[in-house]
Amino acid sequence: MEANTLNELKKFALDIRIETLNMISKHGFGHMGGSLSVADAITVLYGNQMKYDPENPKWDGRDYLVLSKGHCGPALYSALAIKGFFPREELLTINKLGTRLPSHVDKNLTPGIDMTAGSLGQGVSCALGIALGLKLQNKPNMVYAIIGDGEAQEGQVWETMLIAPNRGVKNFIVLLDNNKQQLDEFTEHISSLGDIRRKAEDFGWYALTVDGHDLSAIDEAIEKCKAEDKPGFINMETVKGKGWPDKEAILGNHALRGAAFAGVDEAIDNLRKELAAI
Ligand SMILES: Cc1ncc(C[n+]2csc(CCOP(=O)(O)OP(=O)(O)O)c2C)c(N)n1
Ligand SMILES: [Mg+2]
Repeated sequence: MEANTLNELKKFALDIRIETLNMISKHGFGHMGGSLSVADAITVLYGNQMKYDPENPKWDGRDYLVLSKGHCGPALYSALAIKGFFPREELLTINKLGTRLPSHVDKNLTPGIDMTAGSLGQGVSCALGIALGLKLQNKPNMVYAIIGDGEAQEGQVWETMLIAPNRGVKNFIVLLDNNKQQLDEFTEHISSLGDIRRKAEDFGWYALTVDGHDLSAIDEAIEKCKAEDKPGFINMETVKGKGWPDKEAILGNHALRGAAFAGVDEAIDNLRKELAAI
């Protein structure tokens, strides 16, 4: 990746984290940990990989993203607002009465959201349906789905894992935000995913593991998946709460409320300083 592109992506990632922390802390509640861990994947998708038109969100040449871990809407809304799908000020309406930005993504409300999600496991199988539909029409659009490691305990995820390679779907990439934590526990203590890359490979996927906070590595992994004749599976090793050092990788960082946001202004200031220094 060229140095210029990488710099732009780094700025975009910081901007997403700033907007995410700002909107949920001002609202007083929100899914912090998983929104911050997935910010870099969203950065690469909307900053370098996906085709889309903010002026025409339903453009039929677009690529699709289904945020199957739909509770992390704030990170995706930040990216969409930064890219011009709707005004940035609208981010501060999150979860308020009448908003177009509910905490969990909703395709009927938000420009740029292609699938409603939040009931874990369902989004990724809807994404497979979109990919199959496009394949039937011989269309080249890519379909991406992002799932969580806790979400991967859902049986519906494994139906998708089994069916996608069997149906010869190629335009489909699943990214696992493997931040090692689910709602209130470490995933390993609830139901270990084991060697998840190997499992995906055994199911017939082209499967890779990457550092999910290394923008070039995520981009390269997507390129490799696109070059293969199989669906792609990217196990992204991530840190829940990445970007707010006091909250990284600790239990209790899934969703914050009220006083738990103490220190957020300093965290946002530090991200702003980092952004200004690029
Ligand atoms: C079917 C279903 N069961 C339970 C929940 C409640 N829930 C919301 S987030 C979450 C934890 C998800 O963990 P993970 O997929 O690892 O997400 P992340 O760590 O990225 O936030 C749970 C259990 C839900 N949204 N859907
Ligand atoms: Mg998780």
